[in-house]
Amino acid sequence: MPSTTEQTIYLSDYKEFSHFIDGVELTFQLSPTKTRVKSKIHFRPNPKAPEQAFFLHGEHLKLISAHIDGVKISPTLTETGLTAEVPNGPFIFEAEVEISPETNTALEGLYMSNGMYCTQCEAEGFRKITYYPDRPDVMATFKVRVESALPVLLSNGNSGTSDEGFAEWHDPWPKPAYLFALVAGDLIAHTDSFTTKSGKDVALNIYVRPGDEDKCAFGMGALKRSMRWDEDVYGREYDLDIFNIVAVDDFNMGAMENKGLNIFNSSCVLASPETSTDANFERIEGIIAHEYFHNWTGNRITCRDWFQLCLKEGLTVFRDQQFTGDMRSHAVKRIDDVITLRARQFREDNGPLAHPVRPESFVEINNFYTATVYDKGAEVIGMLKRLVGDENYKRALDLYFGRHDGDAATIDDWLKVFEDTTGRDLTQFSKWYSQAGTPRLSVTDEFSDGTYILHFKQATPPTPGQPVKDPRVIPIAVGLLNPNGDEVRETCILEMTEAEQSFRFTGLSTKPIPSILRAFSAPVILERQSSTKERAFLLAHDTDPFNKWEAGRALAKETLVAMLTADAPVNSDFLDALAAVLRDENLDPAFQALALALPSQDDIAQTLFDVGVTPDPMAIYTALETLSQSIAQHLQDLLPRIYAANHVEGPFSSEAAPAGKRALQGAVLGLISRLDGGDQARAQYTAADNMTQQLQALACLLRIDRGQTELASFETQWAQDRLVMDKWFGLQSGLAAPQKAAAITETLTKHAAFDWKNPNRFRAALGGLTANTAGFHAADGAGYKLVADWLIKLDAANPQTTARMSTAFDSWRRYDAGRQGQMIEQLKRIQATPNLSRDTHEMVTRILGSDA
Ligand code: 0A1
Ligand code: ZN
Repeated sequence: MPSTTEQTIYLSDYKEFSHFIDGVELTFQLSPTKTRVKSKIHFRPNPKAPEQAFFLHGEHLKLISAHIDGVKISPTLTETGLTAEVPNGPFIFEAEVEISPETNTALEGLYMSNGMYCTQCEAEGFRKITYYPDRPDVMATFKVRVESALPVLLSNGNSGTSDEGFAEWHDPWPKPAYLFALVAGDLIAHTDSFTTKSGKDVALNIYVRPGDEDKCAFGMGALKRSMRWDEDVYGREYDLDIFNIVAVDDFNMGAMENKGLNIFNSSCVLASPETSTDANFERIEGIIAHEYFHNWTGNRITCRDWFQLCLKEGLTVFRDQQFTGDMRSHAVKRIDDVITLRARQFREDNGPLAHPVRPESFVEINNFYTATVYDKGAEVIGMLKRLVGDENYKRALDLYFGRHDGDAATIDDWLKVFEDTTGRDLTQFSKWYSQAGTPRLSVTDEFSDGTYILHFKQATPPTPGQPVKDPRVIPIAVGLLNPNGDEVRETCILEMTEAEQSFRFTGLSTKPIPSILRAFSAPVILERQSSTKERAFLLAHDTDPFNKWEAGRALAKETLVAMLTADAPVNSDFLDALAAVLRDENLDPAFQALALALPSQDDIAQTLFDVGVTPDPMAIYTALETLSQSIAQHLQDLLPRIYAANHVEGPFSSEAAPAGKRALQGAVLGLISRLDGGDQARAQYTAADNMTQQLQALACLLRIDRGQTELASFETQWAQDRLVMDKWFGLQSGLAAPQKAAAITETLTKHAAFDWKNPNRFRAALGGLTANTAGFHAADGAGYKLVADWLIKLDAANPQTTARMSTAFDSWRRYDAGRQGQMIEQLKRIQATPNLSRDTHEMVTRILGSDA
């Protein structure tokens, strides 16, 4: 059993807190193991709250003293907090506590990273800093005084008085405790400024450790683009005099939107051409935007309770996706997002961890920062926008910001805004928030007398706790092409609301070829029998870029499934279709690169499982290798020309166009390497002046089991760069040949630079292995065992990262009895670990389910 008693929290149990807070004053006297935190909180009774004892959260705190209205009190202390007798009217609560940031390896609350103090309070970390009603619906203004000899002392809001040894900050915007932040360290600022639409000057800083200052310029540009975009597209201005970003090396997640003081995992903000890939640049821009956009969607309007997490996360992901589309390419961004959605969210939705976008219960809220809440949450907003139209979406958002500014709101509030704007009843639509599982949408068609009919059926498989599902509202974007490739019906949205429903198109002269679920208009699995010819036709002619790509993806999957289940040879129509894509000079190279990429091993495993076939990870690996080899041979005459034509000259730019060319060049290099034994890749490795090309070349070599010399020289070159060395670790465990993957990873964990307490490094090495599907699932069970050993070790230090990484085992039901047995054995071993954290215990218990 876990150390803390497990208690399940239910949405239906929500009740308001007993008091409002009229202001909070905090003083921090920083010291590595004896930080003193003094708090002064102005409470006032909440007349609407139900009867309850006065309770403040608090964990791992040493209470030095507590006072109410200046009178010393002796509150009752438990493992989770404090209760006290309080006056009937308003009162001032004061406490002094002692905490130890240096020994806080969980990276939650106030902790230290490389001599710097920093905080992470979402979701429930503030209670590890002081006694407080640590819940998002209790909002207050904060005044913070930080005392320390360190040169940079930061907190939320605008800066107040400061001098040697202290700094004061005042945040005028009421906020929940999870948005509190404090940073203290020997940091260097990369400084800039931004003038808002209404003419207000905002000071901008990115704070980094000395040595990283040359990696801030891109992030700063991204921040300014985000600020301008939110003004232009959503009419949202920034609301403080200063916006600070701080980079820290030890961080459990990507970044955190603390009011006016965003804290970033250094991997999500530091960038330079020599050390960051094109993918890194795009991700950094997206995350900076995401955290900045939270200022309105999350901070000004926050969540009433953690069941409403998708209110801020779904919307903010949706906004960052729109932003990246605007900055780069909407088509490419949509394809990338769907690849991620399928890999992470569909996997979650089809396994033991499936839960609704708005869950109804949890044991540990940190376990619900999931692909479902974030990415499906964003998809649900995309569907809503499609259903009401762009104009109504804009009006609804204006109403949302106007009506709920300063509120801790709910999903019901969010939907009501759309109902009030459009007069629509969203009762059925709201099932997207309450029902888990990915709907299967099957479709058949018929044509006669100029009328074309599409018949749809929807069904959602059972998920844990939800055996039966109601039909959902599904916006299905459809366009029709005629056999010569012309579009005869432009995209329209079919609004499916029934379990079975048909839609007709009249006045057609020939039977059209349908393009269904354009732009991936709903997060469903589309099931449609179709011919290779028709798929190849759509890959060549569809005007919708997503479905054009999707046609190629379907071809690839069909080929692989036939190879795996019927011993079929590689489908030559697929190879010809790929050649046509590569030859088409009108296509965006980034799109061509995506078309060349094959589905992942995990995707094929899930696909086989869905059609009732037990996946064999090694056979999937081999089929993908065979297919890649066939593609390389089939395209061999084209490859050198495409490689050369996409060479980017001149100084490095991270913009979409050159990045797209490099992506295509890299995809082509992967194929060339299968033909020339790695010569071209070695040449690219030597000539590369940027990380994208250097890493591409190294990856190509590792994939063909070469590249040992380059691995060694890479290590020598980059030994001093933490983020680049994470790539070095991840590449080796991630791309190792299946039989060797566990052993190679184990060797990596013995490397002097394997700092297992650093989440980035741990994720690079062990996460690389879990992402290496055939390696992780090697039949001897060595991958399972190694990962479980390390999860058990990490859990004692960092429950959050352990719990997240335990999801590697969530696919156990897909596999054969032997693998199932081995995975269950490891899960049970983790579960039985003495003092296992509540986080990890909840995860492995859910993964095992009731029948394991
Ligand atoms: N709100 C942040 C993500 C985040 C969540 C939890 C964390 O610690 C448990 C840290 C960051 C975001 O959406 O970016
Ligand atoms: Zn977020």
